[in-house]
Amino acid sequence: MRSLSINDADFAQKFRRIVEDRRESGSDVAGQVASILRDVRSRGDDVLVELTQRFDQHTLSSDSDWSITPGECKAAFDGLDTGLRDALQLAADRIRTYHEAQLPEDRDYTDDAGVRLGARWQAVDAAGLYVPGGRAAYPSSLLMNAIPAKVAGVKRLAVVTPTPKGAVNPLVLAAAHIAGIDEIWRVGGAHAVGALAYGTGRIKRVDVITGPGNAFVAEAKRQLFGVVGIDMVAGPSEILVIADGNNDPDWIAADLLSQAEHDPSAQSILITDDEAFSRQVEDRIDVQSSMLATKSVAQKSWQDHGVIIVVDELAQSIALANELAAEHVELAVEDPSPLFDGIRHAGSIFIGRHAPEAVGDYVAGPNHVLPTGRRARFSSGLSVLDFMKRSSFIELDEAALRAIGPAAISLAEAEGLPAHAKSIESRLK
Ligand code: HSO
Ligand code: ZN
Repeated sequence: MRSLSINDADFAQKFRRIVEDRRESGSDVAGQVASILRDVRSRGDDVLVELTQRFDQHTLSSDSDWSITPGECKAAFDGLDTGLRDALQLAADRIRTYHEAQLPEDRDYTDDAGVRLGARWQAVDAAGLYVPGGRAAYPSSLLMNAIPAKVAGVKRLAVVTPTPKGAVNPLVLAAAHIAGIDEIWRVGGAHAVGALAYGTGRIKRVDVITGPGNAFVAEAKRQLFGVVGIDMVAGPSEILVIADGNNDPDWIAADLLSQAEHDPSAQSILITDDEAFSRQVEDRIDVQSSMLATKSVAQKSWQDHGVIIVVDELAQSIALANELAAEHVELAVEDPSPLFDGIRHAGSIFIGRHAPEAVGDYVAGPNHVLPTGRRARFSSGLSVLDFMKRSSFIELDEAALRAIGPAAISLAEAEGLPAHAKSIESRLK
């Protein structure tokens, strides 16, 4: 953990180092992923069989080795205790309602020249959703990816998920049941992403791929960008908590650990105007983290990437927050509105002492798939728009063409494109 004060002589330098802290995997996976993708493209299912055997020790032969049926998902859902079932259902309902409000409006109007213009939004035909196995197999992430696709109107939603040694995650299956997913393939890794992008004998290609994954999955998505739509290249989680000294240090310590426990490369940062408070939080982090089941991950993240910055006034945190452009920003202060007004770059903002980031991970409604690694400067959390695209349209009658066509003819001639000019001219004869 690094501790700094805005009054340190070398603060600017130290802060820059934090902002530039590269916590994402290097380029060594790029070559391996490129060759896996080439292989999937040329040999399809055979490669999936080989690599699933090698990485997951799972044999793909019969249909039930390859995929999970809606019946199995329903059984997993029915097998949950009612508390958990209700919790998943509440999360799904709130996520759906929030995302329904994101559906964009079409435009259709006729301008002064008599030209009808507009734009029409439509869902992609098919989306692929990557669901990790192992440590990061979160049912909440399945809901966060699948529900916006469904709300957008995507007809086909295909999930790929690794099942190491054949083991499935019942919570993920239950979430798939709630989200209404009927196509789940038991493959993971870069090859699964390749299968979704190119299609194989069994798995039909999709148009957009979303969902979190390890470094190989992220790299595969990066390399396939343009072949298919991808949501974003996601890095390790981040949280920035801006807190005054009137918080319970235990609450703030837990908030910082809530992201640290995701990944040893996650980053938790506290900015406060109260140095004594910052030391209390630090102590509480030591105590709490030692009791977590996720202790080793959380402690490593906090040790390697944790930061505490003490400022003179909370207003100074605005510029720092905008520089960090963190995935999550909590404003645990008496009057959050001036900070909220000032923050321009953040994936999601949590306002007030009773809005811990974890509530946004599960049940608040907005998407928890958010830009990391300072990408909040130019990108946004997952939304229904990631599963939609817009066609513009143009309609003219003869009078409208007469009004604006001659200018187009002039421009076509100036660009040396006579067929362009003729296609307009011939209609104006
Ligand atoms: N905080 C993570 C999402 C998540 N948290 C899933 C719990 N489950 C995204 O940064
Ligand atoms: Zn989380």
